[in-house]
Amino acid sequence: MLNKVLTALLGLTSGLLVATVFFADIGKQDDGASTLQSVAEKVYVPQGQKDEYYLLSSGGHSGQLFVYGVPSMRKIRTVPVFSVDAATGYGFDKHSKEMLGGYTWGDFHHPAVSETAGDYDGEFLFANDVANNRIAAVDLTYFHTADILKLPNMGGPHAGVFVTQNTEYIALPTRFARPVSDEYAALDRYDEAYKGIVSMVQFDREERKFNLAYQIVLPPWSYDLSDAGKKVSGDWIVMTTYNTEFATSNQEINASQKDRDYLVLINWRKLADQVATGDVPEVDGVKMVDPRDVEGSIFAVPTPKSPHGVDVTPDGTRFIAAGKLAPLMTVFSFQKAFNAIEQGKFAGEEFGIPVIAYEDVLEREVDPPGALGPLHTQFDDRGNAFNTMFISSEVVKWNIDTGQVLDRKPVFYSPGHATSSEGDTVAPDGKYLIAGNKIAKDSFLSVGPSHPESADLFDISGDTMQHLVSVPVDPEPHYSQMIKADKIKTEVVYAKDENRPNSVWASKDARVERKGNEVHVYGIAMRSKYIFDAEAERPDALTVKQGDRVVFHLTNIDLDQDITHGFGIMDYDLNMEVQPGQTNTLEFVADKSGVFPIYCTNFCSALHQEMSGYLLVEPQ
Ligand code: RUQ
Ligand code: CUA
Repeated sequence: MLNKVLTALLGLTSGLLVATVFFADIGKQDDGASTLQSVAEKVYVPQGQKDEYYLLSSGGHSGQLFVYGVPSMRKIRTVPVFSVDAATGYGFDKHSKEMLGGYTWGDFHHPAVSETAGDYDGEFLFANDVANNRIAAVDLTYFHTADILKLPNMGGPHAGVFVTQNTEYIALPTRFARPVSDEYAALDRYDEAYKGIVSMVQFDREERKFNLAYQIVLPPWSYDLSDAGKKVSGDWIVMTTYNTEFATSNQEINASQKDRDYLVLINWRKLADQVATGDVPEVDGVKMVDPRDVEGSIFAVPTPKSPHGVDVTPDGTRFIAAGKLAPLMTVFSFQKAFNAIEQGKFAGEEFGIPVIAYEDVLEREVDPPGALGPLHTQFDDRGNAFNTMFISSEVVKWNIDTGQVLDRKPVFYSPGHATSSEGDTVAPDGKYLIAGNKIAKDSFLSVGPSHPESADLFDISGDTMQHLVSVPVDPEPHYSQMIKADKIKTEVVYAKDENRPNSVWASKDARVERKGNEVHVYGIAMRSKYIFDAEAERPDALTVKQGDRVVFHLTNIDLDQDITHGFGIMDYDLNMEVQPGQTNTLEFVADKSGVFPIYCTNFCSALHQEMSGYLLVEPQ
């Protein structure tokens, strides 16, 4: 039966050049009801039990972070990061509105959990916004976005974010080259006026703040993906490039001319040392270092045609490029690169960057027959690599030391990234792998011409991969992080802090202060009422004059797990959330006169419907 269904599915899938290979494989898996039962048991997490891993998944052009549990693949939470979110009032309240910087959407591709000694420490998650050149930090204690930094001079930090092994730096290389300082330069001046930039960002965990430490100036290539070295390669970052052709239009053809593009190796420690000497120019207050001025800090390695991902092996000895337009994975050796650098053995120069010969860094090419469109590489704990194949819709497992292909399994369909459990660390644990698919086609109940994205979960603990389940997911699953659940320590409530600015903890202290045309409310939200002004005849009604600037500071004094209150103001297009123990601020100009009901938007008690008030705006 399973075979019949899969044959039908495969039959519907055009472009599956190696369907017969898959077919044979799946046949092997199908040994009847007992297999189905054991698969079902592996993903079933009974009520009262919790998942073993968090999957922290990028939300792509939704700009959000999605949290799933593995192995159940149940979606647990949306955490708003780069885009306005009506449900939580993110982008409406003062703090998040200021953090978003006026943008309403973002394009979040690559999350990275903060690391200590090359291991996920579970404190923060960093995210890139390819659309509006930002980096965000999500505090994993509260699952709230803590800071967002706008990066100047970038053309989409697609190739980030990857953290160095103690989170010293977060590297974000640019996708599009642009002139720096927001200058105008016609595309005819691409070669000299456009720059490829890498932002090197630091994050202060105490202050919960980013700092743009320095930027690296590079040729106007497109930087696609990057990874930070580990252990022996810990001082290095490695990045893929495409468009070394300098195409300024019709990239589809013009950026795919050459048989080789480059991998770029950068020694971030040398550059950081140079920046520390103070001997680097500043542009608009940003330190800009040209690695060609810093001996031994940059090298290029030719690599097959428009590579996409590059991933450093958990032991830090090798970096693996996924070909994209060349149907192979290329394994390079850091030690070989270091040897060539030490011996000064170069094949030439490109833009003043020493180029190391391909053969001098190459360890092997891995070219599974019929496997097309390799995009990204993941790892287990037994020396194996896993590659997503976008065009042939499969995951390929192979041994890093021998290059031997060990297993191939279909996915549904067209995977981009894969994510293995604890995959970016020095010690992946080899239990699960998730393929993040771009296309679901006919996998689920139809919802029209466009279908959801999807993810396939595999058990990778055995010799061959076992497909467990396909699930629809929110857009768009680029990269994700799969981290052991016990590494994340969340808070149940915001601690009561009497000294917190604008907080009010006792009903009698709720008050309204007027200064000119500013009205500040220091109020309380609790089950099941608002108190704006304890002294007023109607403590939950606020009267202001048209044109007043109104600032609601609300403290949720219900210090109980999950008792969150909302605060929606009708016809003012405003909503915010106040989590237990939190103080949140909503600021706006009351420019419309009239009577505007206020109500709690988060179902909080049996009297939730009664949790309401009025905003009365007297006409001018
Ligand atoms: S990329 S699908 Cu935006 Cu991460 Cu490879
Ligand atoms: Cu408070 Cu509903």
